[in-house]
Amino acid sequence: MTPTPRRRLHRSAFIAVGTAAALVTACSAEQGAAATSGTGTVPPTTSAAPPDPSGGSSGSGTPVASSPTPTPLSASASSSTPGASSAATLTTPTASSSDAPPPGSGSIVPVPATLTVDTIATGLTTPWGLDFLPDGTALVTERDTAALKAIAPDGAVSDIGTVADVGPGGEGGLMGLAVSPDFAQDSTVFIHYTSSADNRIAALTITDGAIADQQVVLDGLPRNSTHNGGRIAFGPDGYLYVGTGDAQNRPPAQDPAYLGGKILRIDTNGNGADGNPFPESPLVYSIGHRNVQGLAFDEQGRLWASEFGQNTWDELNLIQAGGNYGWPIVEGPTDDPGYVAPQQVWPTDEASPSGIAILGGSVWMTGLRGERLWQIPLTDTGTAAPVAQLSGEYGRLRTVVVAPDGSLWLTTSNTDGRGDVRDGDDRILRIAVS
Ligand SMILES: [Ca+2]
Repeated sequence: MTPTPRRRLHRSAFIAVGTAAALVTACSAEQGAAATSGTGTVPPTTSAAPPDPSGGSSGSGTPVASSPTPTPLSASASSSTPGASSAATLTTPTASSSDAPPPGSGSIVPVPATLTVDTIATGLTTPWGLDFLPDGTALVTERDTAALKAIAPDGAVSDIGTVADVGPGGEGGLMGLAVSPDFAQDSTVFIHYTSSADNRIAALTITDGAIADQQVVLDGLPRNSTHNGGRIAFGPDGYLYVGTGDAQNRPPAQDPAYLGGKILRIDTNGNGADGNPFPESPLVYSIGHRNVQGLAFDEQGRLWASEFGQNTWDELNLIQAGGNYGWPIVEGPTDDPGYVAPQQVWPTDEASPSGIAILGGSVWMTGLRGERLWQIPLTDTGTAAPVAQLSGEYGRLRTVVVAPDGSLWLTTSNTDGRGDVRDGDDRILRIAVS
């Protein structure tokens, strides 16, 4: 049985797609075969953006609930190999040190850090969203199958259910996942998915290890075969942040009224958060993005976001409320005061970034086309020179999150139609960072 989505009726603007969007030429996006250029050069970027004044300052940003009353899932059907072996210690020799560690960080890891990698789970298909329940169980979405699965701490994979209303295609499908900060009370997780008409945010109620209810909280986000965004994350302020893509419709990425090419900040009912910067478009938090698939908060409560470039520059941005990040007027570095310059940029064949996480005083950013994990040291004013980790070791990398035990969990994305599928793909890796 599949629950029936119940659409809310207060939506602002439903954006029709699939017409003019086809005029835009195809572009780099998530595409690309294995990169071969190694770490390459990373051009420095210009001014650091000021911290987001409304981002709060209390939490670590990782939406891992810490309730004392865990709600274990009953693992019903084990469907995948739990293999937990093949440890490898990998370091990147291109050392580059951070000059100034960020204030307030307890344990700063070296640059490059030493990564000890274990395989947690194998045999997944296009894993995309990943987050943890209070009891330590991980939930993962599969983009192309619309499946929601649970992964026990020992790696055992079980099925939670199939999300209704998903229309996979191209880069779209079942994507981002964020566990409610109040999961112990509300048993709710939020998802970002592509339907046949648009991109949507929905709330799933998980009961007895299965999807018991599905309710759309926000629809009308533009969709296309590429540039669907897809990442969602709870901020320390309790609001849900949503990365959207321009859906191949570039000019309105500059228009707050168009919900593509934006970072949104909403409550769990799909309403704009209090204090959002565009009164006429109350869901929108920042504009001028191309395709945002990485969102993470640092220990100061600052929001960081990764963004796919067109043909030249991928970006890591420090997000400020109301900021204009330039697309499609500017791609990559800029000194135009009308736009917020990226903190770091990469050639698209060295990154094509999806997820980001923050651990040990560094931002960790996955590369799809780049097939590596970038470690980007945080400083008190911005970032220091990134170093590449795991280059070519596991193929395309989609998502990275901080696990409850302080490790990183990383998903591969070799089954997404653009990678070389290896035995055991796709997999979830556990990475101890030291
Ligand atoms: Ca930009």
